[in-house]
Amino acid sequence: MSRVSEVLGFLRGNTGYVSGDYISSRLGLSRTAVWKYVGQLREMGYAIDRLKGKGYVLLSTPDRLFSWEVEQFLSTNVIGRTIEYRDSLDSTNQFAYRLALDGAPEGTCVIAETQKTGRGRLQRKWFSPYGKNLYLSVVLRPKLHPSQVYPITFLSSLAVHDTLLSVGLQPALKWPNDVLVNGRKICGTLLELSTEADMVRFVVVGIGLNINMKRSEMSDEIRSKATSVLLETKNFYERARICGILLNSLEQYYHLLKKAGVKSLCNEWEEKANIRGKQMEILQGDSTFRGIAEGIDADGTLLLNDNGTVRRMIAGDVAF
Ligand code: BT5
Repeated sequence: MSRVSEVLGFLRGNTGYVSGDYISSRLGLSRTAVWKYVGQLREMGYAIDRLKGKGYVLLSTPDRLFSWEVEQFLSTNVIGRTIEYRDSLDSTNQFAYRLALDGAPEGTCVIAETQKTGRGRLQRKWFSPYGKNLYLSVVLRPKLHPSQVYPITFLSSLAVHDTLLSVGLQPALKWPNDVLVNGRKICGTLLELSTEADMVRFVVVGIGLNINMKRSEMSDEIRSKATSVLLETKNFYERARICGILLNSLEQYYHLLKKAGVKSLCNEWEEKANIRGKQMEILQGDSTFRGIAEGIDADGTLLLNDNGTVRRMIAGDVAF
């Protein structure tokens, strides 16, 4: 824990004024150091009042995803135990990938307030306005063969699904990587992996979840097809809280994966997505495949029955 967050902890734990002397003696810091850290917190957007003879009081907290803000809501052992927070990044996935190559431990999370070149699948862009949503990447090091990694996308969608349920929404899962609310996309996952011989070295799970973005703040490209928690609930949400709930849920599903294997994740996703027997149209580049969904195979492929011929769809987009 950083010294800044320790000072903040004292202010948070008290509704009234806390004396600088008390904080400095408890933390073994000089009063000047406490004053310096309070100044830093103010610069970060914390409203802190100072009254001569009484000390400091915290009046309000900014809606920022500083590691200590997210950590308040975490009950995990692995995921989010290391959080790398940045104001702005090209892409949290790209940053997390570099950290993972340098040996970042499993569970390391990269969070940014905005992404300059947030990315989706197939060179698509992920619209990432400042301070509105969640742009998050998690490093996992599962002991899997590369061919078994795909269902980790489901792990992410399932965790987002449960997080959205917890704020009273009714999310829908759309193959392979989307979460929708009322037919509009609220979340996407981008999986990137590094392999070594026939083992996975690491996976970066990138999650973009729209939280407080208004329609007027969306790019033209996504305005008619995207949504956010704010738009669906008419309430602003503390993003750090949602991030914490999401990471807790991710850990639970990761635990399921480790304990019961990838097939269990596929089953869970298939059940929640409720796709069996549904007529589907899958777009893959210039090709369109139609058929009845028979379910999800053990490796995450979608089985599409086209008049008796079962096709294994490993990638693509479901047409609306
Ligand atoms: C995805 O790709 O849905 C994966 C998105 C992953 C984004 C996260 S953010 C944190 C991490 N760091 C990154 O750089 N990426 C990950 P795909 O299925 O290809 O969908 C991309 C399409 O979604 C775009 O072409 C748009 O149509 C739409 N889109 C873009 N931004 C959106 C947004 N904020 N909300 C809803 N839809 C969006």
